[in-house]
Amino acid sequence: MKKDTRLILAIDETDADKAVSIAESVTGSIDAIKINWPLVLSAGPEMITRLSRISDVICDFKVADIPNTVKLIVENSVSRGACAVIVHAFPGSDSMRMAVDTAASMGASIYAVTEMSHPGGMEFTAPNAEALARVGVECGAKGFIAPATRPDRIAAIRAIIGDREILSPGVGAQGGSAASAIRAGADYVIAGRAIYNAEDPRAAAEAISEDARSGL
Ligand code: OMP
Repeated sequence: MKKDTRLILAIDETDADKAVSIAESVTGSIDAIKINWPLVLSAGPEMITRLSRISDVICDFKVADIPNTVKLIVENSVSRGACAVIVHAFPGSDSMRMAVDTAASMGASIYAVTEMSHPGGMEFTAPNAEALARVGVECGAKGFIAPATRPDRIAAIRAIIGDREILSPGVGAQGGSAASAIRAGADYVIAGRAIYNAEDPRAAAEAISEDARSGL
């Protein structure tokens, strides 16, 4: 995954043609595209392959299951063109290790969720975020998801994970600032609605990327 713009587009737009046209319009202004259930369920898993012809694609399936099911989901995602898959760490180290080993055997990577960016993320993920990050480190995750809505928590996760990557969602629609997230230790910010709902998605992506890079 390149590291030029520091921005990952969360393409949760559910119309396939619109999603592709937005993805094409922001090429050069983003480093990767993150695809989640809304677009896969409305337009089919072949969207992973279609988008992977435009950009690196991260499958955000927040996988939380037994090791065998994790393996099947990661294999399917990567064989369709994903370069990385996002999984939950709470199912434990056997599931996490299976995710990492499966991805690695196919040349792909795993990102583990720590503390979630929405208010409810304070209830269960925040009190366990450090332990979740440690599971990811022990099992060899390439990086972690930590909230732009709480930059101090990005710094807390950074202190545990060393030089592994942090991708930080919550910029724009959820109120987080790209510059603050990067300043706190994120490598990339993730933004969705602030880009795909904008009148000019490319201009919106460029503005967020510029803000992110100002935090370096
Ligand atoms: P917007 O709020 O529209 O910018 O979208 C944020 C994207 O990041 C969505 O695809 C969310 O599912 C995802 N996300 C979060 O918002 N919060 C998290 O804690 C974790 C994720 C994620 O794993 O990407």
